[in-house]
Amino acid sequence: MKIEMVELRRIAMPLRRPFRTSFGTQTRRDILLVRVVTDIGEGWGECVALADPVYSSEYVEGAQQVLREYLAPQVLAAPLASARRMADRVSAVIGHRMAKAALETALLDAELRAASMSLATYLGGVRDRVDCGVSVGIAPSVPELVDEVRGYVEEGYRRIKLKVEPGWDVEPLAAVRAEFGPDLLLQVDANTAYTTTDLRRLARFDEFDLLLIEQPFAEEDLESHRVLSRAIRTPVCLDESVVSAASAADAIRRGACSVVNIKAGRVGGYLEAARVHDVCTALGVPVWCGGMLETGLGRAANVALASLPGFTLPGDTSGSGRFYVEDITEPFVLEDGQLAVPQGPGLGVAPRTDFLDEVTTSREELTAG
Ligand code: OSB
Ligand code: MG
Repeated sequence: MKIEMVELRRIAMPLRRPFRTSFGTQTRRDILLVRVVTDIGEGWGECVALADPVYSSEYVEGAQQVLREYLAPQVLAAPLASARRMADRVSAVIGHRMAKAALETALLDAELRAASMSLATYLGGVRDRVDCGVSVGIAPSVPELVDEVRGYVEEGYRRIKLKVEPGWDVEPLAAVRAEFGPDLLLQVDANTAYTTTDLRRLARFDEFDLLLIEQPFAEEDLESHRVLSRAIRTPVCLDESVVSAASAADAIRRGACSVVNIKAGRVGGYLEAARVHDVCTALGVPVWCGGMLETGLGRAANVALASLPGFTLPGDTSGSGRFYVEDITEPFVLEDGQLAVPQGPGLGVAPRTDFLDEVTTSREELTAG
């Protein structure tokens, strides 16, 4: 495959409602999209980096710079035998996994479109629909949280994830459990907001029969996650800490987690995400597909990933309407709490050009030389 052009396009998408987590409040999404034009056709990828380096060290402007200055020049310089070879080509660049993932996804989309194969089939998917959960932000008050959760339950979501932080945990959990009863699949995500001085508070989460507690401690702190895993009944799940298949295996072997949230952007792409899935499955650890407020482009790829056999828990694969009034692709709409896995070639979706142009804030075209 000869890559003729790499387009970096930024779009601004208003969020339907503010999304508050322990690391801050998002009110709009500033998203970088990558389009590759090759001799076998074009492909799209979405970069999941947030506007600011508050979830991980990556952020959208930095991702765009690394793509412009380091990654795109490498793939434009000489033909690539396949998208699978991109990782080798750019291996001199340390980190910047979200930037790499976006470019690799665009290359995979182009290659699979040319081969008339869906991403789900290529990755080894075994399901044609996936169970959907929804991530619910920190609300202004407990009654407002309960109302928001009720809306999602009525829409059919099969699992609710509450964002928590010190001061917003036991009380909202108790209220949601009391309101929706013992059958609601419920879990929490702390985005690193706790320390080991909070062990006693975290132990109280056990009374709410949670599916899991996600990333209570810092990204690098596997030891505290191991200590918590031994102290509570609720399974400990890692998100931020898992940046590769090797780090997933390491965390599991150390006893730091018994569940893994897989986000392709965080681990450098869908190929590495499938390897994370493989290693977790081999070690008996269930996985689920995380989300980063993606548009339909990233959502399509996430749903494909979630169709792999080890994804046995509902993911943060919500419908387009969870975050956006209007999506840049045909919207993903829940049917009985599930999303259909795209069956078309590549991602199986493409941006609607008119609306894409409407939300575009900048665009640059990179070519060889
Ligand atoms: O920790 O899973 C997270 C969104 C942005 C950054 C980190 C996280 C999240 C979410 C939202 O929880 C998941 C989604 O896209 O539905
Ligand atoms: Mg998380």
